[in-house]
Amino acid sequence: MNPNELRKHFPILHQEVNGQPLVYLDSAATSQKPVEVIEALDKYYRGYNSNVHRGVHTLGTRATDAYEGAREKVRKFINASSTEEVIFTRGTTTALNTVARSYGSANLSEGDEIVISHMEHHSNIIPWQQIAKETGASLKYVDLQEDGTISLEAMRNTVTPNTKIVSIMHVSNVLGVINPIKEIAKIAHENGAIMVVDGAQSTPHLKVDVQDLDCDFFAFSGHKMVGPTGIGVLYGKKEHLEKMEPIEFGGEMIDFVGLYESTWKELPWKFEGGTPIIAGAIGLGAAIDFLENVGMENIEAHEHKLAAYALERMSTVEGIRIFGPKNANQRAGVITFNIDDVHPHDVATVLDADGIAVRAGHHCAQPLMKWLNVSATARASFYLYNTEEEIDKLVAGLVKTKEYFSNVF
Ligand code: 7TS
Repeated sequence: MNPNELRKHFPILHQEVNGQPLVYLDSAATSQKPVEVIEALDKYYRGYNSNVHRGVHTLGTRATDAYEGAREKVRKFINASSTEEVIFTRGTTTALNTVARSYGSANLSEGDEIVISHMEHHSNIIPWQQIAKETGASLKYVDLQEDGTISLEAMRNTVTPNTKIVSIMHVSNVLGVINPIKEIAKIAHENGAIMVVDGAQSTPHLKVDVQDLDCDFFAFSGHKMVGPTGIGVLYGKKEHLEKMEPIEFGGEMIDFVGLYESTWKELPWKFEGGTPIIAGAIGLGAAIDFLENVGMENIEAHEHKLAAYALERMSTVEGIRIFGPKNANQRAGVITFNIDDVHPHDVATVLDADGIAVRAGHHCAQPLMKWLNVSATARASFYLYNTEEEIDKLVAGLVKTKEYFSNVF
């Protein structure tokens, strides 16, 4: 895999920002899009824009075929056993809310426990807080080890026979750690709980196999995996989805509507109320084709290499504190850091002046910030189009930042 060749597919990368070539190191927030995805959207809107699953006209049939074709691409990409288990949503947030609201409200009551971790994104915290309040269930946090990883021992000590739901992120958007989901799912199942996985940061970067992980639900977003915004996926085991009630009611999702009672379509459509995200799904299908052409194994290996290089180079910057494990094999391409006596927003602002885009803030993980005892951090995140030269530029930018603020104060 040659990132310099791949970059040619991403028009946005070929521009200057503040007079410098753009160095985009914020793919954990959202990834850039290749021409193949942009063209798939363009082709749909120019050539066969039409609603799906309605009427019999030719454009409608083409749109339906493309939309359902994208569902099959997703199924294959994550190795779900059937397209009935693949629900299109607006993103990871909507997917996790759907599980909490639908599965949670039907299966939780007082005395039951939901187990999550201190490293979760707000999207995998707040839906559980809300459903815990409504059902009387309690929310428990598995503690992290000193380097920010989750130990299976801590997991075993936290999950009990009262636990009904375990919901953990596959890859952390802050620490970059890859959690042992398969082993955690085993602990959940041994205790009679289901395993929910926030796959927002893993699906773009490593090969996901939902059957191998043996998770009950798995959520991810298209926009972090070279696809468009506004589309995501909820995978769920059919045995659960079949018993669950939709959370949105209206057009598209019904079978029969009477004056006082209605019935729902079969899976997966009962969870897709209203006109679905047609262009988004088609764009996601094109994104999956693109990623598969590059090869998920190649993307993963490239990111491990970049992470190892970045960890080594960045740790030479005086006064830097890098969060999470030091071993690059334990992490994906996300490096979160702070520089002594410099606010992360200042770090990001100085880097931006040199065309380098990193994120600063709490990264939608305030409980993790509290655990790390910081109010905010800076974060560089890498993807298939990033190069070692860009990491060199980041490191030069960090040295400059440090020097600039040492002179000011
Ligand atoms: N879960 C994780 C682990 C995430 O990183 C994100 C987004 C979400 C859930 C929510 O995804 P959405 O597509 O529904 O918004 N994370 C980030 C981030 O780290 N910076 O900006 C968005």
